[in-house]
Order: sequence, then structure tokens, then C-alpha cells
Amino acid sequence: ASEPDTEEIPSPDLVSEATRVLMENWRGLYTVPASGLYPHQWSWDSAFIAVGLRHVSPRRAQQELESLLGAQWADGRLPQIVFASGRDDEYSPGASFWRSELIPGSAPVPTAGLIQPPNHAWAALLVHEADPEESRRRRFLDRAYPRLVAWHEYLRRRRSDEAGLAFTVHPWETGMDNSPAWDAPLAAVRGTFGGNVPRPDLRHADVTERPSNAEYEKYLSLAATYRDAGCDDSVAATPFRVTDPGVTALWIRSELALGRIAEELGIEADHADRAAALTEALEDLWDAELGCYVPVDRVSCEPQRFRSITGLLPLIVPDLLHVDELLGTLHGEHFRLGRSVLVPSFDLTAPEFDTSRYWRGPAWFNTAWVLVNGLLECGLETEARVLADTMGARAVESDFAEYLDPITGAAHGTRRFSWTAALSLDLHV
Ligand code: 2M8
Repeated sequence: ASEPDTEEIPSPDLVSEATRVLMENWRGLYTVPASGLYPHQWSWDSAFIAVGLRHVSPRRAQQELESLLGAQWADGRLPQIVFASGRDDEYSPGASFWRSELIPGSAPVPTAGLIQPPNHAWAALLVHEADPEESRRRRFLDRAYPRLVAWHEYLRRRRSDEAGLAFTVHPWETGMDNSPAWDAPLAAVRGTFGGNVPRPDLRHADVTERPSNAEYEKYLSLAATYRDAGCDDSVAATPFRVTDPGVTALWIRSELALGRIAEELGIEADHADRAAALTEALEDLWDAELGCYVPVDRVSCEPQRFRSITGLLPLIVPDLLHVDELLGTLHGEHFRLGRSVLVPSFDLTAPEFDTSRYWRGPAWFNTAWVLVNGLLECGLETEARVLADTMGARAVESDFAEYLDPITGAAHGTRRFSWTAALSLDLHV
């Protein structure tokens, strides 16, 4: 008798519906994270979106990254947000807050001055691999490579501490805005924004799901301080300064991707050495007792000793020293891989854990996608497949929710969210 055929057949619903979400959110040269709540182009969203878009249209996926790279600053930074014109009232802080045109060396288009995690070179390589012929014909990598190198150079020269690890100067830069890991560094920030906190986001999302007004006061005050220093890292006295394992892990993965891109272009470069040095430095963030990597507050010099999703993302780093312990943490009671929905963004057993408030517990599709790649890196193909399949099923069932309750699977945040669609699609074609 022949073996039962257990091969996964991609669900037609997922592929066609995810594609539809990506088409709805496409704005001609880039994709918004979601219409309504996020009306501009976001940096790490764009890279994640390009990873999915490459299966629908390799050309659009290239354009997605090219439009972000086109907003690069003279110092190499890729901005957190590239603002669409005429939408200033729809999102805060917008172009009229940043006034980036007044800052020397800013982009030719209005942008925020902050950054987001560096997943772009990784995405560029994946986009190239989807259709190398089209990529070569359009000289995609030839044009992207120098800009991606300049981006990493910005992190290395302007944003690195003595150990060589990049620091973030705002919770928004980590991509995990209100993670409990930022509570203490944020509490130590003294500035406020005077109580006048515009919250257009609350027109599109429930107040219990978004960061609080008190947090927004600090966010705006920190952003204003950085802006008023001309976003100049050599003079900005940033009261928030955090080294983050997730940011570091994505940087390493992207540095390795740059190495592959350089090879494709026949360029000799030392990306592998850089990645190795970063991998070594990452070990400074290891917390043996918690069994995961932890962020460090560079102002107080205190490690932020929580088990949060950012501390698991190093699973994507090849030759990681503590891979077995990290897998133990992912499977154990704090994250319950396979028994919770996707992977919670924060320790299920911690008092700070919240099932529905943004980055304080809910399960996100981008971090699940990173961990699928992490499990693959560890050779755990079956587990990676199970997590990928759950992502696909949950994405469709939740109408591509921004995030989920990690215990019940209830949908939260906005719907028809681009990276939910893109990354679920990526794992099912
Ligand atoms: C969220 O962050 C923005 C600020 O950048 C916000 O709260 O308004 C985060 O989930 C971030 O990771 C994401 O890039 C952004 C857009 O999807 O939304």
C-alpha cells in the first residue's frame, strides 16, 4: 500500500485573500501597513511586506524596498516612517511634527527622524531570489547594495556602543513600542508633552489595545528632544538608550544577507566578519537564569530582566551559543510554543503580561515569521511547518488581524494588516 500523502496543499483562501490585502494596501510605489490606522510607509513593515509581495509581483516587491531606500538620509539612516502627502491629520506624529525638510542631511521626502529594526538587507536578498532574472534586468541589487551598506554603516558608526551593539533612542525604534521591557527606561525619562497628546490612532483601534496616554506623552517628548537636536546622534542627549537583542539579531541576519548580495555582485567585502563580531557581542545580552537574551538600558546600565519576544529572535542567528536553552524557553511555560497561539510577545506567567494590549503579550505574525526562520535555522523543520501552518490558518480566520490574543486566538488591533498577509503568504507558496 502506498504511504498516505501528507504534503501540505496551500490553502487557496489564504493565497488569494492575502494577495487581495496586499493589493488593497498598495499605494503605487509602496504598501501602507493598514489603511486607516497607518496611512504612511513604515520601515520594517516595508521589508516584511516585500518578502510576501515577491510571490505576487517581484517587481512591486523591489519597488517597495526602493521607495524606502529612496528616503535614506545622508548619514545612511533609513527612517521609521516615510510620510504620504496630505495625510498629516490622520497619524501622529506626522510630517508637520518632524519638519524633516529643516534638518540638514534629511531625505528628499518628508520622513520621521527615528529608525526601525534593520531587516531590509535580508528582505532584499529574498526579493532577489524570488526572480533573479527580473532582479538582474532591473539592476535591483546593484542599486540597493550601496544604500543597504550605508544603512548598516550608520548603525555601526552612529548608533553603536563600545561592545559594537546598536542602541535605540526611542521605544518606536525597537518596533515593540510598549513592551514591558521599556517600562523602567521610560519611567526614568523626565520630559512630558504638556498633556496635549493627539491620538488619531484611537479612531481606528480600541483604547484598551493601544499604548496609554501616559506612554504617548513620553513618546512625543522623546521624539521632540531628538528632533530638536537635529536628529544628530553626536549631539542628541537621548534620555532613552536601549540595546535590544531583536534589533541585533535582525542586523546580523541582514549583514549575512549583504554578504550573499556582495557575492552575487562580485564585490569583495567583510560582511561575514562583521556578522561574526556582532554575534559575539550579542552574547553580552544573554541571561542564563531567564534562559533568553535581554535588552540593556544604556542609561542606567541595567539589563531589563524579562522574558520577551525580542529575547527569542536571536534564534535566526547561525552558530548561536545558547540555542538549546533558548529553544527550552520557547517551549516552556513562558511562551508555550505549540500550546499557545503563535508565540506571545511577552512571558505568559509574568504580572505585566496582557492578552490584548499591543506589545505587552499579544501574538504577532512578524515575530512568528522570524521564529519560523529561527526554527529552520535550528533544523527543526516539522516545528517550523506547524507554526507556519498556524500562521496561515489564523491569518485567514482573523481577517489578517494585526495581532492575536495568544491564549484564545481572538483578533485584536486593525484588520487586513499588510505584514500579516505578506508573511503568511510567504510561508504558503
Ligand atoms: C507600531 O508602531 C507605530 C509607531 O511606529 C505606532 O504604534 O503607531 C508597531 O507595531 C511597529 O512595530 C510597526 O512598525 C508600526 C506600523 O505597523 O506600528
